[in-house]
This record gives sequence, C-alpha cells and structure tokens, in this order.
Amino acid sequence: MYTFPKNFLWGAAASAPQTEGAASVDGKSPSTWDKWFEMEPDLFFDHVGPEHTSNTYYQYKEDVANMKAMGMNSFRTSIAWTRLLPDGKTLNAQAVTFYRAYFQEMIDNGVEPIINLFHFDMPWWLMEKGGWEARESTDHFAFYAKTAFDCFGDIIKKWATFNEPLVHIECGYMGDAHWPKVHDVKRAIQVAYHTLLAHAKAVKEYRNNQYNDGQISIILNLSPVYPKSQEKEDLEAANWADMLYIRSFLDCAVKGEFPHELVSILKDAQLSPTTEANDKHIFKENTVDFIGCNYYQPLRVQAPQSKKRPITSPRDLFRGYDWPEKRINPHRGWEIYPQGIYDIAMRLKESYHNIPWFISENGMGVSEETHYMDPQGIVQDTYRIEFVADHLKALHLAIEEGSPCFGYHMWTFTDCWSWLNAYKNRYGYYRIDLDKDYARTPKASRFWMADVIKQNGFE
Ligand code: BGP
Repeated sequence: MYTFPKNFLWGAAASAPQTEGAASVDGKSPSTWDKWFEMEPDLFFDHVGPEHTSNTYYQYKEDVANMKAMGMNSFRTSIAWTRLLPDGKTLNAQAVTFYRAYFQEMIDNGVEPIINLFHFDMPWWLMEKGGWEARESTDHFAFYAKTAFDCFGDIIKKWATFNEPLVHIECGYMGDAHWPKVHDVKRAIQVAYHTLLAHAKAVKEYRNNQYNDGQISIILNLSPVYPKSQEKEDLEAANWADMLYIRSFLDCAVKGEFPHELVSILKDAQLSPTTEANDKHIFKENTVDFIGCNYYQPLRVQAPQSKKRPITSPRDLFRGYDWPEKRINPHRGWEIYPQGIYDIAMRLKESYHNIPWFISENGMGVSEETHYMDPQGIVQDTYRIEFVADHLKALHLAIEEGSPCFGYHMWTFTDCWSWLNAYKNRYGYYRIDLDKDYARTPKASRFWMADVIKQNGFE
C-alpha cells in the first residue's frame, strides 16, 4: 500500500483564463489572449477562443459540488488581473463579488483554494505599454498583488505569484505560441528579469499585508534536465539548460539571487538586463515559503552543433535530444518519465534546504479522447490512471526519503481551454462537452482518484 502523509492535499489545478469564460462581461477588460483571438482566430484550434472556456464563471457551484463528491480537499486556480483591476487601478466590485463567492463556496465544502495571480494573462492595456519589457509592469503587478491580498487574504492562506514564468518568456519572446510572438533573446531576458522582479515585489507586498498569516509561493515547471551522455560537451549543455530553465527561477525564488555563472555569461554576451541597484535587496529579502512544481516531462539535451559566441539564442548552448528508449504519450507526443518527480524532490532536498513543496500540475493530455468513450458516455481513461499511479509511486518514494511534499494536484479538474490548443488536448477528471452547454461528465479516472483520496493512498 502506498500511503500518503496525514493532511496530504489531494486536488487539481486550473486557471482563470482557461476556465472562467465570461471574458468580456461584468467589467473585465481584455487580456492579450482576448485581443489575439479577435485578431487571428484561425490560429486557435477549432476557432475556440478565450470567451468560451469552461463557463466556470456561471457553473462554479456545480464544479465545487463535484470536487466535494470526489473528496478533493484543495484546488488551485487564478484570479484574472483584467477582471479584478480592469484598468490596472480601479477595483471592479463585480469581480470581488464573484471571486469571494467562488472561494467561499470551496471553503464551505472542504476544498482549500490555492490562488495564483498570473497565469499567462497579461492585460492588454499593459501590453500596450510594453508588457513585461517595461519596468513599470513590476509596480503594476505589485499593486495588483496587494489588491488581491487586501480583498481575499482573510480567506486565502496559500498564494502563488506566477504559474510557469518560463512559458510566457519562451513562448512570447523566443517563439510564436504566446503574444507578442517576437524572437529576440535580449528582450526575452529583460522580460524574465522583470517577471521575477514583479514576483519578488508581490512577495514583499504579502509580507507587509495585514493578512500575512498564510504562505506565498511561485509555481515553476521544474522539468529535470538529463544529458545525452556523460561526455564533457553534453554535461556542459545540460548545465546551461538547467541554469537557464531551472536555476534562474528556482535560485531567485528560494535563495533570492541569480546563479553567478549565468550573470557572467550574459554580461560577456552583452545580454544583461537593465537593472537598478536596489533590486538585489528586493530579491534577497523576498523569498518564498513553498514551491509549486508542475511536472509533465523531462528535458533531455545534448551539446550544441557549434559553440557560437557570443550567444544569440539558447540553441548556442544546448539542443534537445530525443532519447530512443523513451516511453511516450502518443496522444500528445510527450515523454512519460515518472522518476523525474523523484529527482526533483531530491534536488529540492539537497540544494534548496528541503523547502516544502507540492505537485501543482501533473497530468496527461489526450487528443480525440472521445475514442475512449464507452456506450454510457464515460471516457475510459485507463492510460491516465496508469500515468497518475506511476507518478504517485515515484512521489511516494521521495516522501519516504524525507521530501516534504504536501500535495498532488492533477492538471486538471474539468477539461479546459489551453491557449492556442484550445480544447484539443483533454486533461480533466471530468469531460467538458462544448456542444452540450458545457456539460460535465466524469471519466473513469475520477472514480479511481476518489478511491485514492478516500484511502489516502492506493495498493
Ligand atoms: C501547462 C500550463 C497549463 C496547461 C498545460 C497543458 O504548462 O500551466 O496552463 O496549458 O500546460 O498544456 P497543453 O494543453 O498545451 O497540452
């Protein structure tokens, strides 16, 4: 029997822009996603945009009832900045009413809300001023964070500032999957710096807030980096990938500083971000209480084709490696490697003073999931049950070895809208049927997980 610690948090994760819908009502202003869909709807899978996500704005009571019925004791979602402060300054009373009712509904039903502030949804008004490239964004974010703590800090005791900050940096400034889809490593580095500064300023606001009796975190995608071989060049490549994708965020959040090697290579390459002298203290004094870790698959790397200097892209430092022996989720093309969870836990233990943490996302995306639907309309997602069980076993081993992991959150509770992929890849314990008024139907994994929760473990 794999038994988990007492009071272990069993739950799921989602975000405001991916579930709420109601994207242009009750005072909410547009985010980059709302505007981008208006401009280029063809880019979004099946032309489903952010206006029509899972209708949670209207159906949250049903969702919370389903969480309770399943035995879940926690749920992570986010606040939409554009709903709470539509112009960045003025509090939207309708947003306060909605979020308080939603959070209170969870609490009344034994589901602890864990609330994140930014899940890729940059307000359009701020994007027009340069988004995270503009230093003023850090103060706007701090003000938004303070407002959220003032409004909900009496009932929310676990907060996160950002979800996977690497993603909006990489996909928006070194790729095309997020707005403003520019490809410029120098701008990406400035965006990364301001994002982390905004994070630290939000933590500072939390420490100064009257409701600072809870805890604050950041949610990071900590995909462990594995080199192709033990050759010097591959090991060096892995070190760079790890420094850029993991340590730049984790060191900053937990230790309050950036890796020195990273600072010096950026300097040599004339890629250092613009900073101010006092920033160092803001980082140093505002570290997190716990970490949320999203884990889907590892990052396998090998030496770059040529050692180009100065670097102009991460590809000059490392490139991906396709491990021929990998186990794969054929429905999403991602590697399945449960041991990654154990390796993350051991790393936090050895190098980050064994900081408390939880799995804030883990899950299996499956396209065309209707293929697995039985005649009763239940998706028989045995592949997902196997996926979760394997990851929980790896997590259990880590906990036995002293890792203070306090929860496991599945991505996600009901299928949800996923950016340009919209509803292509399904991840939920519940299926959402967009053609039937967002009807929620449990999948087989929902029943399996309800049993796990009941027993606080599994055979
Ligand atoms: C994570 C994000 C989520 C969600 C998930 C699934 O990185 O935090 O917001 O989108 O990935 O991604 P996809 O739907 O692209 O498979």
